[in-house]
Amino acid sequence: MKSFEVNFDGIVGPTHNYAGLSYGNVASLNNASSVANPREAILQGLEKMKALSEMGVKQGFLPPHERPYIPALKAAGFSGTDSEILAKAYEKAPGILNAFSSASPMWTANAATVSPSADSKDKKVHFTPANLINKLHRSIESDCTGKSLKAIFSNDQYFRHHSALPYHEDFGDEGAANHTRLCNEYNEQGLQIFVYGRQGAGRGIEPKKFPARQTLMACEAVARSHELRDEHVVYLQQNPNVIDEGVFHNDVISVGNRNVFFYHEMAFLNSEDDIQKIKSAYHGDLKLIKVPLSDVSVEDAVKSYLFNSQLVWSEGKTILIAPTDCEENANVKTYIEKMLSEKQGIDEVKFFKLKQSMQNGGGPACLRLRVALNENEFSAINQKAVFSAESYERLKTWANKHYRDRLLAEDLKDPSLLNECRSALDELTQIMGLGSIYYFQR
Ligand code: SUG
Repeated sequence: MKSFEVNFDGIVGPTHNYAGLSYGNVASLNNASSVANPREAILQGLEKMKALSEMGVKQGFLPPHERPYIPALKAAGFSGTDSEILAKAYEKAPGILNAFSSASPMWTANAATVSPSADSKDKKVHFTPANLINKLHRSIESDCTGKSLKAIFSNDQYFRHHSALPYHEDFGDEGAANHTRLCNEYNEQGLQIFVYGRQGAGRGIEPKKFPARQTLMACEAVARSHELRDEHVVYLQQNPNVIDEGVFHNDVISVGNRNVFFYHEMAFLNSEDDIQKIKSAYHGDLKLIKVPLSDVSVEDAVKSYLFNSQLVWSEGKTILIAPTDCEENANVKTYIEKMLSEKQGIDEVKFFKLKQSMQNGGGPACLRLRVALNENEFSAINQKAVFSAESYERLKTWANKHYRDRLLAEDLKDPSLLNECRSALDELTQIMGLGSIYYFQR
């Protein structure tokens, strides 16, 4: 039976803005208070989806979450009508209003960890929404993520949905951003690589400056509930020094797909041993592409987001879907040209302009959740969440109708923005056939 990887991109939400919410994410901090353009942000995302889908890569999409999120503002003690709640939050605690209004669910690499049926003992596709407990603005995502995943992957003959891990820092889980799967074919047993920044429970080495968001305890819990086979899983610790240089997720320093693993020399704590673990556990023709520090510094990797590229398999070729920032960085551009000429395993590089998301630290790979499916599983998903030329046109018209082209954090208090967001999402749930997944629809 045929199998493929489907990339589910996050639709950028209408409150996309720059609020400097992510300590440890250099771009988010550097661009705090800049003027955002939500309409441009969603259109940039749609163009990437269209291009990938035209390349024959299967593409789906996940809806934005409801923001500003009134239930969370109520839980934080604000009361009254929705307009009063927004006004009071802005006056007394603008940071809380910013956090509960962020469009951060657009980075669906953090939505969940997904294991394909080829790897799970019960032969089902498993989903665990990420608890994202390290950041206030992201800690409210898992509930809505779980609802959308259940609405899209609703057939329990093929799909199993787990709850997010316990809400404690020992179980800090950031989803697929710290998870890569290598395989010969998508429907064959693969090797799942889980990468953590700290062990949890106060054990082991940790970064000194910035937080390590993902724990080993979380990785092990996900592997257990997904019924993975121990011999086909490896756990690697991220180099704490690179976290301190702004590598807040492992997908900022390595990316893999099928039999290709593209990684920076400094990515892992025990570099040589870690790569040896992958080599020993992987059965097949593995292509390891190690990027030397002498060619690309960690600073250039963080600035250009070279590793936050998507590695996709299209018509027999491995293609790197990179942000245009890589072309603009002289060292990275030179490295890419050399790497392509040496034919190490990546056949082509295509550049995409994603500046609106990039300014918040979200590159091409952050914007997508990968789900490897066979033909039967693919037919069982809600087809309205599958991207097509028709859905592109529909989503573009929808975005142009509802999205603003300028947004500052101070606009989040505007009750008309709340109404605009609700009308937009209400219409989107109909376009996507999701039912009532939002609080305001109850
Ligand atoms: O969690 N940025 C996101 C970016 C997520 C990138 N995801 C991956 N690497 N997979 C984050 O740090 C910034 C929001 C703000 O500052 O307004 C933010 O949440």
